[in-house]
Amino acid sequence: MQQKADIIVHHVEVATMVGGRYGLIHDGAVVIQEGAIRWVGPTEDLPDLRAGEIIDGGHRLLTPGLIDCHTHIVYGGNRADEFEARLRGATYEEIARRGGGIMATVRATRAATAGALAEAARPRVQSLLDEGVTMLEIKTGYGLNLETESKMIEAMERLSAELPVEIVKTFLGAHTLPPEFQNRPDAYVDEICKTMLPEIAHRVEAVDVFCETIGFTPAQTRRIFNCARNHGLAIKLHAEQLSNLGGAALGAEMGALSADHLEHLDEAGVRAMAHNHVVAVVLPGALYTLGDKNRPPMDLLRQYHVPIAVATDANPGTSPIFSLLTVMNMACVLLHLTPEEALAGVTCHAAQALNRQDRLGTIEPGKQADLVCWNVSSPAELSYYLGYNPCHLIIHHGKVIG
Ligand code: DI6
Ligand code: FE
Repeated sequence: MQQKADIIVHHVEVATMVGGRYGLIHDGAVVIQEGAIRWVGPTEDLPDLRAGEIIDGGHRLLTPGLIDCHTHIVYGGNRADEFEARLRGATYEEIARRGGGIMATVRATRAATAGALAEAARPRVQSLLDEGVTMLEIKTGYGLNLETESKMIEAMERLSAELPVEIVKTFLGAHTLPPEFQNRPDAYVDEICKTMLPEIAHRVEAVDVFCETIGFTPAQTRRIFNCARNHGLAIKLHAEQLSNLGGAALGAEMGALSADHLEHLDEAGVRAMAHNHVVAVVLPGALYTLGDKNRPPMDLLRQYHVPIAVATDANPGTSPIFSLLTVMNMACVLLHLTPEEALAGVTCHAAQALNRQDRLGTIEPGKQADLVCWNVSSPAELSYYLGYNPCHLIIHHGKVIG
């Protein structure tokens, strides 16, 4: 180690999250140099170093920076009218059939400029960042044509340039069938594979598909994934949300990073995910918002040691939620995750869902210095509150940002 550190944080309770567990270091310290974690251990064993800045954590909890690994946070308009309609008894599917739902957001997104989309998303993203999110994934999917999907990516690029957060961009052209291709789903899949993906591939990292009865069939999903892989992109999918089409097993077979939602996942799907190291991303905000009584098979996921990530699914229809802490609470209350599992779900397992496990998600030497210091004294306290932000200090890439 060089003789001078940039930052030393000491007298903190360190939740390392190595191996998916708290791994608490009592009265710990972290040495940060050139954006990376160089040393972690008990404060009393801290190497004798000069440091640019020494932060006394006052025995607060220190965790990895939080990662929101599944969002649709860039979009035009909002759907408060549908919220009211559902309160009066309409269902999500009925609203979609009337031309609302995802298509309502597609119309508003097509009508907006890239600048307006970024402007509208900024406070929503900021609300995540205020709670210690240092990395997030954002999906396209409200354009459904090359022009608007590209515009959504431009909005994400703007946010990425302006805000202290790493953004993973995912192409979700296969979110729903656009009206231009009504009754011609295979022609739209052609459009995705032959026109949209070749133009967009260099600007995104991953491709997602809504594999569902009201989305795309497993055969169509497979075609899109083959095309994504030919462009060197990672794959992930919305699977088993409303029905069981075997999407998770298909994703597993094709090397998907994650399968997300999973309310209707069966044991064969769980086994396939475990065998191929696919992360299960659970999205309790969508269950909460829609009052869905179905639940992902949490016990089977645990039994087969499938890593479980937790994300907001932030979107204007099924999860208008811009608080990852709230969603951690929902994961505990609605899905019975332990607070330890919820924290792993937004750190190490979320990193794995975005293929960042080598660089992010735990506090150990060599990892990027993305850290959050919390005004709480135990990790469980993080998932316990609702509507209260105990974030004390955020370090992103070795710099104190808030
Ligand atoms: N599943 C979801 O929860 C979101 N998309 C998807 O495929 C919902 C998107 C929306 O209603 O706007
Ligand atoms: Fe989603």
